[in-house]
Amino acid sequence: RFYGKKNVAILGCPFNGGQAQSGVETGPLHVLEHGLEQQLQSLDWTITSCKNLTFTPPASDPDEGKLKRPRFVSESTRKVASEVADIIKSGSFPLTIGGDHSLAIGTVSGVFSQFPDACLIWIDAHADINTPASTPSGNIHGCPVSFVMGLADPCPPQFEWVKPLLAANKLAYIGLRDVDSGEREILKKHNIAAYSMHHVDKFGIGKVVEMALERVNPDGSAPIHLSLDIDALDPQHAPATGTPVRGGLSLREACYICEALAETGNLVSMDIMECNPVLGIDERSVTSTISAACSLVRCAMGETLL
Ligand code: Z70
Ligand code: MN
Ligand code: MN
Ligand code: MN
Repeated sequence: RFYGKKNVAILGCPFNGGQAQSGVETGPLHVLEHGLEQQLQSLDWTITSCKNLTFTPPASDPDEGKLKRPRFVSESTRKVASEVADIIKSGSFPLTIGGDHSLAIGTVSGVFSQFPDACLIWIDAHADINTPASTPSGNIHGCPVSFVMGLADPCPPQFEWVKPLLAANKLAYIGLRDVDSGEREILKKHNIAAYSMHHVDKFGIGKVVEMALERVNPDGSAPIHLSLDIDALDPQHAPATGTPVRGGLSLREACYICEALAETGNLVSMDIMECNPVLGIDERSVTSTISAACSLVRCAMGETLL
């Protein structure tokens, strides 16, 4: 799809409003300082732009029901949606670096506004599909999928701009291992393709990716958006993140997913989210997390394709 062209626009999103821990807003800078631009250029990508958005919290931002910082998240993700749509219109591949995973309200909205027949592969320890009613924490980074599917009923007024562009049969998860009971009900009710670590162990990562793609993209022609939460990885490989959960993907398993998506030739956009360098216990744990994030991006952008 973008092959032969290989134009990428990097969108740094230093945003932390979707959850309570600070530090995740420094993720984009660390990833770029690790040399991601040069690495992508070595893979023959042209970087058409590399910009860092700025996000300013509104002076007043009262909770909306249980939801925390609804205005800040809404205004920020609206900006991201518009940037991502513009990048696609200009013929580039949007690579969005977070920041917390509420940013995906913006990336998914932007991608699906331009590719209505796209599908979404969500790699995460968490399902991030809580609704304003089901969220146990009020942290909107646990809710982005429900927003882009239109499951929030009623839709919080701040998020009325978000269109329900994602159908349940266009979404597949890989890596789940910390799913809230309300989320489990939503996954069942909508028959969403959800592959947990149990499935990865049972079938192997190769088969899981094949099954996931078969569910969301049976004829193999749909554009694909990849939204990757670094906490999908086992904390051994990516300790510097807000909500590490033991028993996750090995670095190779996660790389394999990215490679397999690159191999389809239909990947049109990618998010890499939730790196929080401030939460690393030492320099090495920060470096391993950031380096894993860069590896995953390179794999999705064709590094290991021969
Ligand atoms: C929980 C919630 C979550 C990431 C935590 C946790 C969600 N399901 N996502 N860390 N990356 O609060 O909704
Ligand atoms: Mn997560
Ligand atoms: Mn997430
Ligand atoms: Mn988190």
